[in-house]
Amino acid sequence: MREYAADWEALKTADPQVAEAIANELDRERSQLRLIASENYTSPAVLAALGSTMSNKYAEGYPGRRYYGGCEFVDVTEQLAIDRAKQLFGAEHANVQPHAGAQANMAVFGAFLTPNEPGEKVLGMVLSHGGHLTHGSPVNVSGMWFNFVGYEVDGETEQLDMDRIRDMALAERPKIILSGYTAYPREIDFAAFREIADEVGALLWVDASHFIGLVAGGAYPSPVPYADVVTFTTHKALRGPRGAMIVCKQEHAKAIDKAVFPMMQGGPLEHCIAAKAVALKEAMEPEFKEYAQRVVRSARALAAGLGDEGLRVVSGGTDSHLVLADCRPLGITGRDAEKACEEVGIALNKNSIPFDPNPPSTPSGIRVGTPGPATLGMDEAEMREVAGIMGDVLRSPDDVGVKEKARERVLDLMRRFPAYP
Ligand code: DSN
Repeated sequence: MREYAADWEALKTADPQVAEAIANELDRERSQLRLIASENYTSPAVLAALGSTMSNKYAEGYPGRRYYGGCEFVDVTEQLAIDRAKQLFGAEHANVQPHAGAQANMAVFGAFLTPNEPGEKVLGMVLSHGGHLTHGSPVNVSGMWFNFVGYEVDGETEQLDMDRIRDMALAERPKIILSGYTAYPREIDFAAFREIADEVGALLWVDASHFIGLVAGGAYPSPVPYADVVTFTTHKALRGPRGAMIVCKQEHAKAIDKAVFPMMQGGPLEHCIAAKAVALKEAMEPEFKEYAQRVVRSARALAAGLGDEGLRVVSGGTDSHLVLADCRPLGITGRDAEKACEEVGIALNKNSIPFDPNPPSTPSGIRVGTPGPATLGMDEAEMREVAGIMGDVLRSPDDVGVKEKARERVLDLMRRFPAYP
């Protein structure tokens, strides 16, 4: 049979324990509301590509230039992924092999930086204001081997202050300026970043992992025309398989390709790359544009709703898929808020807020996002309902009756908008 992909019955027979855990995970996904801003639901077509025999193939190298025989079909899918990424994002060059966002970011270091060279600075946002582990955290190789200088958001607006970033760039003379964050809800002015980069002779790198799906759907500004290099994961708002990609200007193509393979990775995960190709095709459909608009519109409704429930919405709102909310007005920490919401079937994550007086283990805030709910078809009305449920729970996290009622309301919502029906 040529039409072979994943075989559930074979898994159940061969390994009932693993099959049971996977079935339980599906049950969880069907019954728990996914408000984790970096998660989503991949389509059955993407899952089928992931479960295909392309997992078996070694293909070190790039399409048409491999170090193994038998690559004619993985060449087809990898070239499709490359061509679609270039078309969808208007990019000059695409590398679809990074196994994950961290590896894509490592490839940027490999392409442009020398380890332990203090003169080569990277100007990026500090982790506690919305940056990422791989943007210079001292516990990550980015901070161990490379010289990151951190900018913060403005203390009043909790938004980027481009004048301050320009001043820092003029003072520090970085080799790379990095934009793109994991907990920043507002629009980013990529043209302004480009101007600063040009003024100081820096490369502009954007880590677009969180919002690239919105860019694909036309619901958020694209960094691609402005940046030298854009890295992004494929499994967040873009709704593809776990993994990452890099798009860049043609002048950096060789350096990026060499940095991904052979510098940072060996054999590419060709089943994931096939799944990336499928996800990119899906992102070109008109339905994806509607989804991307729904993500942003419903995130705005969620932000307004949480504000009405008494939380303080960081920066006053959102222009993207995520909302950062300060729980202190309700007298609860982000950690306890995460736990209380989990108990009623809402998955979200605790998160530091800018200038957080509390430590990362018990931060003041939570981060919520709407890519998951929007994929299920939820919209503004449902997000207002969710904000109401969350308000009830966060005001009375120890009230069993309140939590029972909230759990019932979440289950009702999930029944109305089923995952993998
Ligand atoms: N861990 C991802 C997130 O949740 O934002 C970023 O890598």
